[in-house]
Amino acid sequence: MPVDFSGTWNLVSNDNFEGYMVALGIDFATRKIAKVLKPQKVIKQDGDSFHIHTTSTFRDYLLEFKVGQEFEEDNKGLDNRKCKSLVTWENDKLVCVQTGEKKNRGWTHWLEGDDLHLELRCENQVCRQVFKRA
Ligand code: VL7
Repeated sequence: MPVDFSGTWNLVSNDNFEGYMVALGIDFATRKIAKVLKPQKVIKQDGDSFHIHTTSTFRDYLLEFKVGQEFEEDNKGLDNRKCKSLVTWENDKLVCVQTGEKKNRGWTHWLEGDDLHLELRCENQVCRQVFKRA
């Protein structure tokens, strides 16, 4: 059975989100608001088709993709840069490479015990987030 990320997940830890946002060029005032948020992720997975909705009291972000199919991502409401994104499986990890203006940009999702992990990468910064089922 392939891994299933489906569910509603609440953020419980967020290591170096500040460094990640600085690397993305997010302004000070926005970072100040963003870093105290406790976003929720609603993930709907049907095989290799994903719908990941990240919601918060400040901004929401919806991402829909199929594993192995490159797509245009506009990062609207985040850093607003466009990039080409490709998500692939690396064993049971979901790995996204976001090709664009920012070097080394991407993220990885995996499950560990009852937790959902997300590593966000941009340039030389790594943010590590952990979510628990709501
Ligand atoms: C999405 C935030 C910082 C701007 C607002 C912060 C609002 C809630 O891409 C992400 O997740 C992937 C994998 O699950 C699916 O898209 C992370 C949050 C990154 C970057 C930019 C700060 C302003 C946070 C939407």
